[in-house]
Amino acid sequence: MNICVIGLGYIGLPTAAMFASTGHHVTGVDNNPEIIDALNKGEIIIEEQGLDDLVSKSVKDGTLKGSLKPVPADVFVIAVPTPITIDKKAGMSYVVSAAESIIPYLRKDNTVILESTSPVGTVDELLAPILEKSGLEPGRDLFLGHSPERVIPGQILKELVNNSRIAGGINHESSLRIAHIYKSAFVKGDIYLTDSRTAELCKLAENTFRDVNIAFANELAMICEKLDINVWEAIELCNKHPRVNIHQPGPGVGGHCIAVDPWFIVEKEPDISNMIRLSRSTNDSMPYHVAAKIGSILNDVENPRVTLLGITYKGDVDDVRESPILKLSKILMDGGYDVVHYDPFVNDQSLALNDLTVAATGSDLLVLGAPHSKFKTLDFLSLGKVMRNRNFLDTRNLVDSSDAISHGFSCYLLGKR
Ligand code: SAJ
Repeated sequence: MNICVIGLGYIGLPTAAMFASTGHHVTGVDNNPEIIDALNKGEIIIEEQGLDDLVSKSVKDGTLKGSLKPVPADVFVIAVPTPITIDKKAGMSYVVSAAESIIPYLRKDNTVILESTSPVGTVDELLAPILEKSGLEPGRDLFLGHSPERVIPGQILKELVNNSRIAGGINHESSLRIAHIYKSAFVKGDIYLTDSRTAELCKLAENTFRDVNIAFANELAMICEKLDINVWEAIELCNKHPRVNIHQPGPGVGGHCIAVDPWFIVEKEPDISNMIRLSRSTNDSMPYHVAAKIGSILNDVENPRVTLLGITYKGDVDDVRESPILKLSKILMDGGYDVVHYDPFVNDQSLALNDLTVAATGSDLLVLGAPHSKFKTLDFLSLGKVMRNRNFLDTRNLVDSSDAISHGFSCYLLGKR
């Protein structure tokens, strides 16, 4: 098949490369010339395990190339961003332009798949009318639907292959075609057929489930601090129950999916999305809760300096989008704290230092933010020597504090008094 993938971000590029690696002829389209230039040299400008090798091999084999404009194809995959607007609505302009851009290239029997996470109704109410302008009728001349990815950043290639998937067409023939396209290429997981609206809702509901569950864990953490209980121990014990799976508390929820997608449900049914909205606001409040905890730890310190360890939205990734630690940093700076960032995954010196000793020098408190695995073995002896006051706050229950305590640190944990 000739496949044209529109949007070469965290999902589009790995998906394009996976199709190409199975022998399909793939054109990756993006309006960012930097991405296209890099791709045509077999290079990538994002970090994802194994992606650089897969892309360079596919480009060398001639199955993957980049282009600023779409080309005629059998299958069009739209994987452009759907960012959240200031009033918490889905920004659909990239989806609209992507759909409009393929109109001149559409031919009878083409399949168009929307991968971008979108509000319910996007395929049948927004996309189908745009594609109809080609003179072809979606459902009869064109096959159309939504097949959202479920991959976790850091494991994208593995999960693209192994995760199950939903194929939601505007009619049954569309669902069948979409399922066949993925199954005959690289997907080893099961593919479930449904309609496009159910597929859209499922994608949003999966991430909302996680957001609501994390909000519950965060609420428990705040309750446990008052009741003098260690929330981490309590959750671990609750999860011994065969039907209980409470998620982990933390300094808030970041990333471009879980902190965003629930709003796409709220947008459609604001009057009855009460729990979803409340969970979003609980998770959004966590950086303020951590800031208050920091305030009580450094109550007596003049001109306090705080070092934030790990500023990405989660552990072992380089992605800072919607990071709750950056939100915490801003709250602290607005409150007059001197704040220093350290992150071994972030290469941009204007965002974070990559020398831990420099970052800790003169500090009054180390705050573990993103739970990068390498933070499990912090050298508290050396850190203690360069700090002004030895305080350590773990917002993720990542570090065994006994070592820090033995080197004179006062240790604090989110979710424990
Ligand atoms: N987090 C917690 N407590 C937890 C789990 C996560 O505070 O128990 C926080 C993380 O620290 C992070 C945020 O939530 O700030 C989101 O991280 P994540 O690892 O839960 O999810 P993402 O955003 O990296 O990827 C999610 C995944 N969705 C689900 O697990 C339901 C992924 O499978 C989706 O494909 C992805 O969103 C997406 O693209 O929608």
